[in-house]
Amino acid sequence: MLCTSCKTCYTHTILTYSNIIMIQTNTRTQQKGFTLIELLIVIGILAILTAAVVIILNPGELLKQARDSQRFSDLDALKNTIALYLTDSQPFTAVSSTACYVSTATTVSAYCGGDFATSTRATAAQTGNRSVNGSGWIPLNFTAITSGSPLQNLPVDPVNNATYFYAAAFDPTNLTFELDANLESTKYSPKETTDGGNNAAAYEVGSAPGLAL
Ligand SMILES: [Ca+2]
Ligand SMILES: [Ca+2]
Repeated sequence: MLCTSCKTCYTHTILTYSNIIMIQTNTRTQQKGFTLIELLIVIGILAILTAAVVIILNPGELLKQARDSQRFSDLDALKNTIALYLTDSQPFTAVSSTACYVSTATTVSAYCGGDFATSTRATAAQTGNRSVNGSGWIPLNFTAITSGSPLQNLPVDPVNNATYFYAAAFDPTNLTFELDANLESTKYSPKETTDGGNNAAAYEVGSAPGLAL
């Protein structure tokens, strides 16, 4: 049994302790929120980080690099297929030394994107056609290769418009050829000047001497 004064004292102690807990709880509740300045600082930091990521990663340049990588891969595949076609002693009479064969049906500049001595475009029926049976934009029948055509379809430029397209020229007398593409990324475009060809504005591969068809 507690005396009356003790009861009062005990009750007062409990109330005082409860008040302390309430004050601490209120203080913690208040500390959970952000002040306007803190929010502005966080938003500012996020904006700086976002800008830094965009500048460092440069998504536009990365997409250009991906398309240029595809161009390297496509032209290598075409080069190897034409080389195999010639090694297999298949006829080279379907190609003309005075035609410039292009992967796009869109009208392109007269010189075909390369630096060919001849500038007459192949027929409209061939341009943009991906068939490998001789009716495509490269008029060689790859299905006649003894081991079969390495390509299911002729590759075309990832953009394939009047600026970005593949071009091919042939020398049916000497059985040589040249393939061209227009690169667009900052990283890979310098290759257009170090590919051994005669056009600093095109990426050139092939077997023609000096890639000067
Ligand atoms: Ca070049
Ligand atoms: Ca050339």
